[in-house]
Amino acid sequence: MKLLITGGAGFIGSNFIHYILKKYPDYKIVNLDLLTYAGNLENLKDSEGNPNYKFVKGDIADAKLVNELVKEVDMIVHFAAESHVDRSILNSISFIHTNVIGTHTLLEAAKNNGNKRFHHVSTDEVFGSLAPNDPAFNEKTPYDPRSPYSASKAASDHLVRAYFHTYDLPVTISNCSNNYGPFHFPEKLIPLFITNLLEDKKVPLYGDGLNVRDWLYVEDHCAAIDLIIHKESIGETYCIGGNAEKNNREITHELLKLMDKNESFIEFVKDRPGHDKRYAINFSKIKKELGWEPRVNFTQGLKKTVEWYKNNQDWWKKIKSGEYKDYYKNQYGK
Ligand code: NAD
Ligand code: TDX
Repeated sequence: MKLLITGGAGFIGSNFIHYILKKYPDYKIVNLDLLTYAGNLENLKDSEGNPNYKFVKGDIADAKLVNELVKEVDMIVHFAAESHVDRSILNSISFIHTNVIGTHTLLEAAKNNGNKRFHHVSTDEVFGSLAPNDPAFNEKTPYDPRSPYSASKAASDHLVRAYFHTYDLPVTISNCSNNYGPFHFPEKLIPLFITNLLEDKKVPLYGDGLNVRDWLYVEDHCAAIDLIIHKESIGETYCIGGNAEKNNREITHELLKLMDKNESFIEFVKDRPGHDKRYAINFSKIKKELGWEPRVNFTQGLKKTVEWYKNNQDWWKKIKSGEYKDYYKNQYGK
C-alpha cells in the first residue's frame, strides 16, 4: 500500500505518519507538504532515512506536481490545510487557496488517475455553534460554518462529496473535534498555554473563557482514520470526538494545577470575533460501524501532553522565537 499524505509535516499529519510507519512497516508513504509556518520537518526526524518514507516539498494546489504524485499511489489521506481560526480572521486568502483550491486540485488528480481512494480530514467546526443544551453534532447535522476557516473547510467537504456523487470517486470524510498532543503548534490553546506557563508567562483567555470544545488526544484521531481508510466505507462521513467537553476556564485550571501555577497567570483578553460558543460530537456511528472509541481520557492525555512539552523545549522554543513571534505580537500586542 502506498499512501500520499498531504500536510504530513503539521501537527496531526506528522502524528499520523508516525502511527502508520509503526503499525504497517511495509507501507510506503509520500508526504507532500508546503512547509508553511505550521509545517516542521523536525516533527518527522525519526522517519528520516526510513526507506518507506519520502518527503516532497510542494503546494497541494500545484496541479502538475499533484498529478505526478497521485499517479504513483493507491490512496490519498488529505490533512494539508490552513488550520488556525484566528489567522483566518486576520486574512483568509491562504485558507481559500489551500483548503478550497488545494482540495479541488487533489480531487481532480484522484479522478484523472483512475479514481484513487481519497480520505478527507475535516473538522467539527463546519457544523457551527451549539447552545448549552443542544444535542451534539452528528453526521446529519446541517452545515453552518461561521469563521473563514470553517467556511473554507465546509467548502472542501462539499467538493469531496460532489466528486463522490458525480464521478464515483471513492471518498470518505471525517469531522473531528479539537485535537491535542505532541507536535501541536503553540498558537493553539493547549500548547500555547503550556508553553507560556513553562516560560512563566500569563495565558490569554478569550472573552469570559466559557466557550466549550470537545477534546481528543491526537493518537486516538489517527486510530480512527486508520480504521476508516481500511474498511469498506466508501462515501461515508464519520464524526469523531473525545467524549471530553470542557470550557476554556476548566482547561486552564487543569493546566495551572498540573504545572504548579496559580490563578494570577490568567489574563482575560478581548474575545475572538464570532467566537463559536460550543462544539460537541456524537460519535456513535463510528463506534457502532467501525468499533472506534477514544482510548485516552482527557486527564491522562493532558498530563502526557504537558510532559511532552516539558521534555521537548527545543522544539517549541525554536518555533516561538521565529516568525510566529511577530504574529503573536500582532495578535496580543506584546
Ligand atoms: P497544522 O496547521 O498543524 O498543519 C497543516 C500542515 O499543512 C502544515 O504542515 C502545512 O505546512 C501544510 N500545508 C498548508 N498549506 C499547504 C499547501 N498549500 N500545500 C501543502 N501543504 C500545506 O494543522 P493540523 O492541526 O495538523 O490539522 C490537520 C488537518 O486536520 C486540517 O485539515 C484540519 O482542518 C483538520 N483538523 C484539525 C483539528 C485540530 O484540532 N488541530 C481538528 C479537526 C480537524
Ligand atoms: O489564546 C487563546 N485563548 C483562548 O481563549 C487561544 C489560541 C484560544 N482560545 C480559545 C478559543 C477557543 O474557544 O480556546 C479555544 C480553542 O481555540 P484554538 O486552540 O484556536 O482551537 P479552535 O478555534 O477550537 O479550533 C481547533 O479545533 C478545530 C483547530 O485549530 C482547528 O484546526 C480544528 O478544526
